[in-house]
Amino acid sequence: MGPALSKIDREHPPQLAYGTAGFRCDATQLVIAMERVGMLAALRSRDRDGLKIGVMVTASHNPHRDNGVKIVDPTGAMLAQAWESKAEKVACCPESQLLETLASVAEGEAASASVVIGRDTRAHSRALSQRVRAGAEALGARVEDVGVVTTPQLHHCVRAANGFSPVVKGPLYGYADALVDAFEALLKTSPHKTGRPDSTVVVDCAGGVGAFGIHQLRRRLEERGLASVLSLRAANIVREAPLNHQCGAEHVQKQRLPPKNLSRRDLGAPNLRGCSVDGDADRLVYWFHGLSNFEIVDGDKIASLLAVFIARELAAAQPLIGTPSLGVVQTAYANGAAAAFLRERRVEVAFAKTGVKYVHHAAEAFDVGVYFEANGHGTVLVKEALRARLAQLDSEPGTGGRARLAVSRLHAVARLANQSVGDALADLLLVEAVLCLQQKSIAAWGALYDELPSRQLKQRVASRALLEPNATETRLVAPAALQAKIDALAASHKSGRAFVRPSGTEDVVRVYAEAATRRDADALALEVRRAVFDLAG
Ligand code: 16G
Ligand code: ZN
Repeated sequence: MGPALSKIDREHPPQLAYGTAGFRCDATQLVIAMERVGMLAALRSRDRDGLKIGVMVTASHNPHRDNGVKIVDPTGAMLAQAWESKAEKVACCPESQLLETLASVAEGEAASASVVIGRDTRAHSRALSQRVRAGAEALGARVEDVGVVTTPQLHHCVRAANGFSPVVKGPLYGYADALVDAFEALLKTSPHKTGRPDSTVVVDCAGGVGAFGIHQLRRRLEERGLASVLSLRAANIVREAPLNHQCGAEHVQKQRLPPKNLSRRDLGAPNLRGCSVDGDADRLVYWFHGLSNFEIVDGDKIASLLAVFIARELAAAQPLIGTPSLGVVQTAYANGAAAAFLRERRVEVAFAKTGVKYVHHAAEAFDVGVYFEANGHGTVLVKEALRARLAQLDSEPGTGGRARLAVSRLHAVARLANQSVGDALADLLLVEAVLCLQQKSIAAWGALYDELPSRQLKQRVASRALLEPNATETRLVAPAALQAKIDALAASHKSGRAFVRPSGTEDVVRVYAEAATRRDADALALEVRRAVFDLAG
């Protein structure tokens, strides 16, 4: 891959930005960055009194030629924002300035440092993760390599290894066992004691690491006799499909097309429930064949299904736990119909900037915070105090009753949902358990509300930095004339809504439009793109 190690120009490393998902670019550009990230992780570990720091080598849903790396803090959270600029300094400085740059970053005094490294299935990920190891060891860190894992599995390992969540026995700090334990606990609260007629779910693994995770879950479900409730069938497993190519969550959700390689039998079967994960299995979207169309059940609908379920259980548990707050956090990309649906059911809806760290942070404001981006990245956060209360009540001998049942359900949800990051495998079990408890088909779930037709476009401009969005990226603060034009255009279409924002991952301005009809949504998007070109191009 790329130039030989000896040929790399260490005085001029590629200038990379630590974006919403860490460093990410063509894999050949990453050798130096990987070593330096290993070093930075060692320093971060010392700064955190020797607690373990995670490093994940992946470029998620990007094409196979790309790779990337993200750093995970001791609690399993993403790297603290204050350290992102330090990561950039260390990754991009000339080798002759490396020692002083490292010295300017290092403040920690702990004697030991410890780093946990994971990687996805990309052909170059192994070699790149070895560069991370070399960097960490050069600064004296102890390294644990957990091999090929999903991004959420790596977050789990770091969190559990540092004692921030109870460790269950089993590989990867009990990841799969803990999930299936919680799934089983949730199912036990079901009044329906038999299996389901539609227990099979086809999981499109995007040609990536998700397939391993699905295999681990399936084995445990079978061992526990739960296959009649949930039978997982993996498609597009590693080497069956080039990673993320015409398959996986990004392809399905953005192109609104079925994943490739699924047989006609799969796609045409009545009641078939399918879902797609992305290249590092932190995103999940569902799909099925409706009467005539291929239908997608996206992150907005996952959030709606879960939030309505949780709202009902919180209400039922009220005599035992009072009234904890519940909120759903969305980004500007959430379909307008989703927020309307939730508000009609008295679920609070808040908005945050696009990017997982922003929505995650906003969700922490609630006792139970549900967040999902429309692209399928999300989870359910439960505040520690509430989680502890639920655990305590759930461990007391039960007197039965609806409130007690609700406590058991909420406690299982808190155990099942990944508390660090969106997790396709955990979300899949959560969704399946809720569908099973509610005896809901995927078609009924998809029909929770009718989405407004929407369209996304992009436009190159001279400098996208001229566009200054507000905190939720729903409007522009500047240029004011462009925002005024967008307002006028949106008002000229029934249920029209549109916004533009500078992309954080590509050199483009993104345009989003929705309206009452497909024609109006398409027309509005084109008109807004034209306005961007005229007023900011
Ligand atoms: C990154 C974000 C994702 C966001 C996307 C927006 C993480 C882990 N990933 O992939 O949440 O939806 O960027 O991309 O934060 P954009 O700024 O190019 O529209
Ligand atoms: Zn991903």
